[in-house]
Amino acid sequence: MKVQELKHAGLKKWIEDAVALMTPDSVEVCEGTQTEYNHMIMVNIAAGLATPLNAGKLPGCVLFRSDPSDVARVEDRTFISSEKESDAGPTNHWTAPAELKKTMTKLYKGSMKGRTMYVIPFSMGPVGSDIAKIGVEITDSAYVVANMHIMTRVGVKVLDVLGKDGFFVPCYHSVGKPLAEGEKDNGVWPCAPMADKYISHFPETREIWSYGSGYGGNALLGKKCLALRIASVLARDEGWLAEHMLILKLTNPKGDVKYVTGAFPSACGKTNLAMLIPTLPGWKVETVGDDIAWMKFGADGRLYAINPEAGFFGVAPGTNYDSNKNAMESCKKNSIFTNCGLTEDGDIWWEQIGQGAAGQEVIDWKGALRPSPINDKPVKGQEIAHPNARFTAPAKQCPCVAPEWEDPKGVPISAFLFGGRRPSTIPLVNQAKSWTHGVFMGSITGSEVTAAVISDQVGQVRRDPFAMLPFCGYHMGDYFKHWLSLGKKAEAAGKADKLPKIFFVNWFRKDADGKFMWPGYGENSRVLAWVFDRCDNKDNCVETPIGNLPKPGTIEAPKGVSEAVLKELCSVDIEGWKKEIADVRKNHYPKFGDKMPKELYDELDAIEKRLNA
Ligand code: OXD
Ligand code: MN
Repeated sequence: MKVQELKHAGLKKWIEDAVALMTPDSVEVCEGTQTEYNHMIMVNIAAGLATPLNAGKLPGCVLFRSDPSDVARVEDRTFISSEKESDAGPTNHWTAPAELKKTMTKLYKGSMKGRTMYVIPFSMGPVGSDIAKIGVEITDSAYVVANMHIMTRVGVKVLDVLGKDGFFVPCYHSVGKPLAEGEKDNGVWPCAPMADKYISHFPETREIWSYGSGYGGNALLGKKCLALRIASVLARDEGWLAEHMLILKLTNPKGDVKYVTGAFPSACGKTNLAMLIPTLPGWKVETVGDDIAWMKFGADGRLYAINPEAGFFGVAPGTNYDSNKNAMESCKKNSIFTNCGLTEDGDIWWEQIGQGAAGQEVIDWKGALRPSPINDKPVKGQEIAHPNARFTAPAKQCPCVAPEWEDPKGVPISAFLFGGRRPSTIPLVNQAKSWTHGVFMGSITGSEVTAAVISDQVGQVRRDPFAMLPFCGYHMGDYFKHWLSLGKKAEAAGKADKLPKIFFVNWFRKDADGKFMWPGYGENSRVLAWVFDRCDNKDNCVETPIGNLPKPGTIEAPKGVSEAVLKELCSVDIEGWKKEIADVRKNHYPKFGDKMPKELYDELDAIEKRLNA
């Protein structure tokens, strides 16, 4: 479609201004068809950027290798550019909007020379849903267009909802590698040097400007940039929640259903939990979303959640038929792989995929020929797939996707889970005593650093409140206040009992020998079942100073877990908790200065008092 055919005058003018600045050779407005997707893949193959995979094994799939400097989200180059620095808060990078726009305008000048500018109208959330939002991304990357086709809803149907003057979030994206006359990419992933990469958000004007990276959340601007950083600001202003949470549907053996969301920092198995296969007989888990939840209050006072995305952008290494069969099945066709290994027979391979690679040699993520590994164990620094290698797969291909995953009304949420990797102190599951106590739990979420990761931080907790640290588009202290205000509003309306119940879970406790005490994966269904019953106020808990813990006998020990271990997992470590409270008081809450809500300090005092009683 041509720009001239667009009906939205504001959109047309915004594109024309971008064309004048970035001077692409041509402009295409994406219509969202399968033919268009196929064309994007062909464009990438022709440029030497994509390799078609074995059509017998992985029909409709391709592999990309990025530049070694462009392999992950770049938090150091991510900016929340609010008018006032104090609105971005201490956990975000900030530059004044006028200054940042001046710097980036210079970079954007002529940045699309020799390339096509693609205009992608996209909907985050089912097209036309009250909870959905529209964005328009302009990009010079056909890789981005193909990924956006999978991760969002793209094209004419979105323009129809936008109409002549609808609201959209304008998103600029350029890889920052203009082509000289006759120059081609020739198999070299286009991007700009690190110092020129910018992932910028302007919360007041609801704009996103991204430059210099073609990878993941830096470039697929619907995901972290719109659906979390900008949406968190919209949610604060409009009274809803945009969260880094999975959404799952839980059905008990009687056929009763509840929907649960969960916030976990990176590397805590969010996608695995969203697609879990229960070991508990008669229980069923289905997936509504694996990364982001947008939640709005219905007239009945309940919170309704949608998954704003349409696909999974999952970490490949570690994914296998034991850890996540449903994810493996989701990316068996029509998927894009990035930075995975390539086997002789045109198959993909990654560390911990379940077996060694077929054939004599594989091509690693940097394009080098390597002997095929005989097993799937990672060798640090010698990985065949990059540790952040990804698959982009349509959610509708997931065997356990819930039939209602695209319901525009959303699904009513009964429980929020918060969790992290906590080798000590934090019990298997703990229900908050109140909404405010639950917000306290969310605010202290963190993951303990293990020797395998960063040796000088072993044993320390890296706090990642609500798993939103890299994704909150405003001051975290104000974010905590927003959460507290929703509880107060529900109470004032006499609907506090309609709010989701809040839980903290921990699958990662270790014993004195450093062995995991809980098997995790499908066995986590035992905890989900307990949460389910708690939402119905069943008599399955005991009150403790830190929250409601499982009553003995209400969670059955899985194979390999003794009753004594289960008891330890479900009891209060008084001394450990005293240290936890002291750490929050000394090292965590003071970061947020006078924006830290008093109610959360009150919670801290109250727990401390109960622990000392
Ligand atoms: C993601 C992340 O890629 O949280 O989802 O980093
Ligand atoms: Mn995420």
